[in-house]
Amino acid sequence: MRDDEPNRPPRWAAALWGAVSAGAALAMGELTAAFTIPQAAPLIAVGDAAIAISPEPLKRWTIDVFGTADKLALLIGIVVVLGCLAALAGIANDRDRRIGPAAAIALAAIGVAAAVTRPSASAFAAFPSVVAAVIAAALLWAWPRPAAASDDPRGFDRRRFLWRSLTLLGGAAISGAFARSLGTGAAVDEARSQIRLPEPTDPAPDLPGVSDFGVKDLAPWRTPNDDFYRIDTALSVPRLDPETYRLRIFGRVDRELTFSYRDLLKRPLVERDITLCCVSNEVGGGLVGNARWLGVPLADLLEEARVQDGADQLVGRSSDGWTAGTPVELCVDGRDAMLAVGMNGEPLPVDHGFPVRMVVPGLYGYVSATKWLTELELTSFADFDAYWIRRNWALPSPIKTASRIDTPRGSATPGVVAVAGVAWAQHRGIGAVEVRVDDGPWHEAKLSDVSSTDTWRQWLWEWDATPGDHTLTVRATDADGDTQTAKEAPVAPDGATGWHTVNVTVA
Ligand SMILES: Nc1nc2c(c(=O)[nH]1)N[C@H]1C(S)=C(S)[C@@H](COP(=O)(O)O)O[C@H]1N2
Ligand SMILES: [Mo]
Repeated sequence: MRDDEPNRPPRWAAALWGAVSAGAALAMGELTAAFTIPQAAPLIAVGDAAIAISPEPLKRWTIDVFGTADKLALLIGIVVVLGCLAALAGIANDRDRRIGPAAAIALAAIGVAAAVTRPSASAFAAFPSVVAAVIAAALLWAWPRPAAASDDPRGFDRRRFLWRSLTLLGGAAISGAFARSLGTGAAVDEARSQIRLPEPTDPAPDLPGVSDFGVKDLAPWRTPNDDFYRIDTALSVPRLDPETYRLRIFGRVDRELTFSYRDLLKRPLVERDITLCCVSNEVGGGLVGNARWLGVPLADLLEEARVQDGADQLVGRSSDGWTAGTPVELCVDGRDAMLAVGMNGEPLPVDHGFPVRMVVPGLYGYVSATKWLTELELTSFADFDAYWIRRNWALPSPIKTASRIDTPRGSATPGVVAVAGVAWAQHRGIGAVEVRVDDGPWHEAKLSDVSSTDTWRQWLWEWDATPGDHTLTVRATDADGDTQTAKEAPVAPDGATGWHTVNVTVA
């Protein structure tokens, strides 16, 4: 066996060299991208493509298992798979030195394919992956020289080889991390921090009464930006420069319109409290939040563009090609559909769509709330299916009435216990919330005051808790008088149903 030959690099060294070559190549690809086209970074491009083509059940599984760390898990997964393939290529390359470079080209081809097929890509997007291919091919071609102690390629000095490999891997890790940090676009964060939003021409109505009970562990009526849930398909958050930002309104309109960020800020701005929620929110879940949005009324823009007859769908498209399709009718029926530029008194946070996103009261995010919005296209539902519709989620339908118990969860002490939570039925409004202990009678909860039907309401009920194990159940009734159904339905395709219950041990 060749491994038994004296001074011949062992198989593990060939495998390690394969992985080292791939790591160094990937790092150089990332670095090249950081200085040229950040979206074309091989890792991000492959990850984005993986998200775009992975079937819905796999996506759900990843989210179930990894939660909001799903994106990090994906990137780590890609690196591990690449490392294993590269190690195998390293072993094969030890037999035939043409195999290594060929494998490098094949793996880089995946990066090229992913990068050039991204919605916002140009052919130039292939460049970072090509750089990576050249570096990996050169390193593998050099084998087994890097393993040699001297210039005699047949000598193998284990210590020296390991030292060389680890130095290269360490260098790759540092440059890769540096490249990723450049990719986070400090310039856009800086530009965002300089923005001063104008005052609204139409401020949010003053709140009558008590909007927030201030109960411990109860979600505050207004969700702080840092606590606001985040859902999107973006592996690396798009960072749009407000200076060069353009929004185009086109398709089935009589007049195509284009706006800069400044143009939008100069228009009349409304400010409204609106609760946003995700269709993927499980009963009792946290993919819902309420914010004070500042934005340009959508109805005005659509009127200026003069929407043609039959154009019943407004498609919002983000800079990274994601789409949501909203019924035009719901953007012009008097509700506060807007292009938001502000969230809770500051420019939209980058994670929540800076510089401009859509918000439509009464619709789930996947059919209305496009972040990093760059295009509004007028079309019809017959002619176009948006991102999640193509993946079998339902066409736009009203948000289902929901209620959640925030406190207590788990345990309580005997005596008076504040049972409290939030309930929402955006654009219909919450009419009543009831709570039940075990199989007892329903008790009507006190509701916080709100100035519109578009936000959630807090509810509060004082329970005289007796020792033992109890189950609390909540249900809400919307302002139309329809009570939440007890029937359990999964989140797909149009939102979960069922009553939220919590088990509480009183001791
Ligand atoms: N560009 C873009 N916008 C998007 C999405 C997305 O994946 N990409 N996801 C939507 C979904 S499903 C929801 S629920 C909301 C969430 O908005 P938030 O992250 O600000 O809470 O954004 C919507 N807007
Ligand atoms: Mo969502």
